[in-house]
Amino acid sequence: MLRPSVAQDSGPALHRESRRYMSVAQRQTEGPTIPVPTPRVILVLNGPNLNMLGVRQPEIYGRETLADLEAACRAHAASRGFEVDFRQSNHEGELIGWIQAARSSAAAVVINAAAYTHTSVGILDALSLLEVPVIEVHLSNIHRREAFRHHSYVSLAATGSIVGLGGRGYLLAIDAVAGLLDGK
Ligand code: DHK
Repeated sequence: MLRPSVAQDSGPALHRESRRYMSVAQRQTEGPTIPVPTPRVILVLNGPNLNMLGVRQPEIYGRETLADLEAACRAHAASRGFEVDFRQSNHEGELIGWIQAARSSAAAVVINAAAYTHTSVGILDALSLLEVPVIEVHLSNIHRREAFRHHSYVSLAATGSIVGLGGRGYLLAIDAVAGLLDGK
């Protein structure tokens, strides 16, 4: 539940979201409050073939495995006061289901939709349902690659995008989430 003063705020949607997920300490400075469930979970979604990281074209995608990325995300998110729900699927519908569920379970979504980035209106539509920050990540710089990778449906629903920085991009996405939600 939101404090009425927050719900009636007419500021930009992004700012309303950052207040919705503000820390307990921040809320307490505003006086007595109704307890607000504050999900501190960042859903990190990975699309098709990212389960093959480490062996898949390492000159493009690097030598880190998906498990390495997950461990790095967990540690980095913990240092920012967040938990990570880290998932990968080769199936569009499964990714869409997870995005829909994030409406009630996640404070933000970080997504590397991999090949579905360039093809999936379904993933775009699901992301468009979200009212929380969405950060798009790609390990490679999709704009320096084949023309068919230059267009991203995910970008149309993303708060921001990070490309070309390898696994570090995921950690920067977590920093972006912390900045958007906690003002850090
Ligand atoms: C990963 C993929 O699997 C590709 O299909 C995308 C993206 C790029 C990445 O760089 O992380 O085109």
